[in-house]
Amino acid sequence: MRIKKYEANDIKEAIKMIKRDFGPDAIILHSRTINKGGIMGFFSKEMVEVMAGIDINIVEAEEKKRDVLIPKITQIKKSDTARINIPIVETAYTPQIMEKKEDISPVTSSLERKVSFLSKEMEEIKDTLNIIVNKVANSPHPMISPKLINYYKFMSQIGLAEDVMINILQEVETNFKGQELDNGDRIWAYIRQKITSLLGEAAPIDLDSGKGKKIVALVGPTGVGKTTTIAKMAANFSLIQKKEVALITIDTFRIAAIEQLRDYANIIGIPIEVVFNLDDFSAALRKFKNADLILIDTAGRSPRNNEQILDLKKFLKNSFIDTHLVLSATAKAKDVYNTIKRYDVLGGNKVIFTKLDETESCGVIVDVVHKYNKSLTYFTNGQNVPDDFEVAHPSKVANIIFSDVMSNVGSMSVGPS
Ligand SMILES: Nc1nc2c(ncn2[C@@H]2O[C@H](COP(=O)(O)OP(=O)(O)OP(=O)(O)O)[C@@H](O)[C@H]2O)c(=O)[nH]1
Ligand SMILES: [Mg+2]
Repeated sequence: MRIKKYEANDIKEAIKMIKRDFGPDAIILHSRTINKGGIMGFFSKEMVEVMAGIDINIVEAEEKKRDVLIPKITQIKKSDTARINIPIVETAYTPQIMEKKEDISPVTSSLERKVSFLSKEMEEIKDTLNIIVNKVANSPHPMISPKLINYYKFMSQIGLAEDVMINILQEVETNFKGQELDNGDRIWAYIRQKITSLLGEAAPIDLDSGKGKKIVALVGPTGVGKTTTIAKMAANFSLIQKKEVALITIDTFRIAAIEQLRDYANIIGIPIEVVFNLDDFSAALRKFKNADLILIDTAGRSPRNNEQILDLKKFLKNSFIDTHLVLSATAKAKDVYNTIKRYDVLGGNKVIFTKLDETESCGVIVDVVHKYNKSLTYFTNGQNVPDDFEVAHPSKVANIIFSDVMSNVGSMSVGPS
């Protein structure tokens, strides 16, 4: 097999070039659109790259056919052409005769021709391998079309999981054809829509569905923002929605923690109970039996300490307590997944994400909902109480996840880089 790579303005032109070199028996092995020239991806020209080849057996068969024909014509030429008038044959075969004159020089044996074929073939194989190696080296994923590489890169920056990105980009490839693949705005809108749907529906606390009062506990690793978020929730339900809200804290490990929540309770003007054991806890729940909403603050527990987490279960085992796991968007994805697994013993599928303001890669949220089957309730995006707190509507979360991308869409080159 002889293989050669062609670059042309369009496929028609490439086929012409291939036919010229290999004749009508050439086989097209691979074709793709490439961008040539330009500066940093701009002003580049779209071209086609085609890899074509021909079976050497066919070439040799053709050669043999010509070998048979050419001597005859040569013979005719050698004869007195003035007497035998064959102008058509002369015109038709002249170029081949010229070409063949070199080919059939007595020193060029058939063995030499084969060696020359083989070495050409080796060169072509080397070229092909170089192309493949370059493609693999420059492509972040062999399953992604070069046209979509920049989307892949931006999505990786957002922190989306590999399989989620691949699935979405493959869908893009199926749904956007030809020129449509250059429409960055439409493709981003499509990707955003996909992500939004993966985020499911928000599941905030519902005090109006007639199911009576709610008892909600926030649990999670140390420092993720449980106490601050409780204060934000309490202020929103009490001051804005005018509900009866009461606080209980079972985080008695540090005085400062008790003081922190007590300060918030005083500012908002709602009652608070500090409990040290299960009896205190039951008493506090009884005391606040008329409240619309009881919010329970807990001590931060390391996901690596199962015992500490099980300790919380003693308080939160009752099914009427709704447990929300608080996770920081700034945490590493691996740690977030580990936390989810460790906290599974407490039951519940609700998740609050905090500190969305502190990271540009909130993609982990998508995975938590999509792969771990969790429901988002709220997100927080700043330290201000009671502001910086929102119901986790998927479109709002998607806005935050894509805020960076969206501000760059206008200036980004969507072609291969
Ligand atoms: N930037 C930012 N900071 C936040 C957010 N939520 C909380 N914080 C800050 O995170 C720090 C820890 O918040 P806490 O509410 O004390 O966290 P915690 O989970 O109760 O901590 P422990 O009780 O020690 O486990 C504080 O400085 C908060 O102001 C947020 O959404 N964004
Ligand atoms: Mg706390």
